[in-house]
Amino acid sequence: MSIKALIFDVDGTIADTEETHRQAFNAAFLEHGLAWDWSRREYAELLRTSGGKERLEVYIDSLQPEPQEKARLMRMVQLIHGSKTRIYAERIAEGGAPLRPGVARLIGEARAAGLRLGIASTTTSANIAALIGAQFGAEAWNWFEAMACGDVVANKKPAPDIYTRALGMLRLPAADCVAFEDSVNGLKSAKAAGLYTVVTPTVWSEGHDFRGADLLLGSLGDPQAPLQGEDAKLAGGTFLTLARLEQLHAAAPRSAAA
Ligand code: XBP
Ligand code: MG
Repeated sequence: MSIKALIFDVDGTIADTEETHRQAFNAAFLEHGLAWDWSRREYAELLRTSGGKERLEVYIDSLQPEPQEKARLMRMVQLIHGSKTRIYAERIAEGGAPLRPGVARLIGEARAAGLRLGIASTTTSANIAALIGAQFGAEAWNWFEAMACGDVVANKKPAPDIYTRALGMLRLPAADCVAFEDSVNGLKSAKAAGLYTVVTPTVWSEGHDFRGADLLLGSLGDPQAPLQGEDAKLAGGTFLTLARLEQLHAAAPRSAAA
């Protein structure tokens, strides 16, 4: 097989988690006595910034507070984000975000075929552990040889750093791997790292510009959640199989960064 490893983004790709993130942010604001409440529309806009801490800073800037008040709020970012992460992980551990269609199946196919697995995510390892543990079982953490996430890199998506880090951990060239993403920041990051990239948007990212994606599908599909129309044509059936992905990857032009 030309594919040696699959590298998954987490939020929006493995599971549609952003609504749980949004609610956890709002719960954290209450805990810290802040009269902020991010609506879905507002959060969709804020998601253009990768990273929860960075998103909070952008939001505080947008409030244009007095310098002293701004400094006070900026000093609270770590604290607020810590509370958000605790609340989020608790809700996810209770099954707050089910896997997207096809994720468990394709990961199973990849493991059965001896492919290696990696993660390249902006969120923290605690959040990823909560999700993987709740949806696959605690031992599944070890399925992912490369766990590149959170603040391990200076530049977050759309910079390529987190994917470059995952490739380094796998000791594989980009040409031997496939990335899975849900957002334009993620797509840009994976492409800048030279990766063949499959994009499955969510309600939070469906308006993003996904030109440059190697494969764009509504989801990976499953027998109980079959792809239809153009998606089924691209996937070569009602769900994307590893064999079909191998075919598409092998036929794809190699990017300069690969
Ligand atoms: C998406 C993000 C994250 C989450 C919130 O991550 O940008 O910031 O929205 O998680 P991914 P944190 O790369 O997995 O799609 O608050 O932990 O950053
Ligand atoms: Mg994502």
